[in-house]
Amino acid sequence: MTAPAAGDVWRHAAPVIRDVTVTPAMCGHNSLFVGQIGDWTWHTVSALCGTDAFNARDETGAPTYLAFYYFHVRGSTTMHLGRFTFGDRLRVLSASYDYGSESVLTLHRIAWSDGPAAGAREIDPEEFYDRPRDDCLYVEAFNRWVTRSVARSNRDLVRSTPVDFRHEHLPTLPDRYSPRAVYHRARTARTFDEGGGEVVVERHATTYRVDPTRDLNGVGLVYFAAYFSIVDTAVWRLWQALGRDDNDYLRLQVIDERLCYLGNVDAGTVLDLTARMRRRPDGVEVVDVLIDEHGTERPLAVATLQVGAA
Ligand code: YXS
Repeated sequence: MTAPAAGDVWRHAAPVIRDVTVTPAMCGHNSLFVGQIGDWTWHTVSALCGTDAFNARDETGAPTYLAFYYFHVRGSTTMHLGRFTFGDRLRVLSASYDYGSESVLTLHRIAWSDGPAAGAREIDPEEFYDRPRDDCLYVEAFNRWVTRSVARSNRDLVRSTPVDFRHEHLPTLPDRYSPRAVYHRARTARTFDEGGGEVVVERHATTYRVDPTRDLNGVGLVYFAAYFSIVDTAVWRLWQALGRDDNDYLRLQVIDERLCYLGNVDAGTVLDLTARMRRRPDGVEVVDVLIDEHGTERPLAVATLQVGAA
């Protein structure tokens, strides 16, 4: 059987279904797989919402970007972001949901192509949110259409919408599944975690300078997947501060990761990374990483990871 090309879409209506062979460009201990999910999100919105997310323009003709605002990856110790390698075959179901003219939620259900979960032809919200399978990876991508308010600056992005973006026909989810309450709470509490567990590290502060050779996307914004890499840098530094070595880090299994994007910055900007760790009674370690602009303390991102006991 010849491997299908990565991302072979064979159903273009909702849910969009694609069969994927994992390639070197989308696996490893990095944010490449997250970036691939970002592309699947843009393809799904383009397929279902009447607009070309890769060439979207607002009513003034300015480019408008389907920016990630909230990203949640939910897995298990057997199915998590670090689990994939060359040649793995995945069945991906993707569907978008109506959240108005300026934003859209897309759900992805990622299963092994030869596994028992691959037969599904629909995304079941109850399975997705209440009864997740341990052989599937579930991703919520909440995107906002944005445009620059100042040319060539990544600060002060503003909400926007493409002239041909259609959303009214999209299905809606019950309010209990809405991401809004989740990210509102995270913005305010500066964590997605609902507390509990013993404090292992109350505060581990480092800085990071946005690197123009690796952190920017094709329009000069700090790429959404680069925020995952920056969070990983904060976690890796925390691991080292705890006396854990690189192999300890490479063995960690992130079974749940949430990230809320509050702002973007220009290359060369120095970021304050603040990590905090608690350990729950079940052994899961919960790590918060806050990304703020150094000097202004402008909040840029809030992330919370649940690290399964390896
Ligand atoms: O409208 P909803 O209900 O969603 O709620 C609003 C506010 O009410 C709420 N909010 C708060 N909630 C709790 N506590 C607060 N203190 C608080 N303040 C506000 O949050 C929702 C958004 O409010 P706000 O103020 O952020 O809106 P805004 O219009 O000022 O700004 C929206 C954005 C999206 C322009 C801004 O949040 C932003 O720039 N976020 C960063 C987007 C970003 O850089 N994403 C990643 C990289 S860019 C990207 O994804 C590329 C396209 S790519 O894919 O290539 O990487």
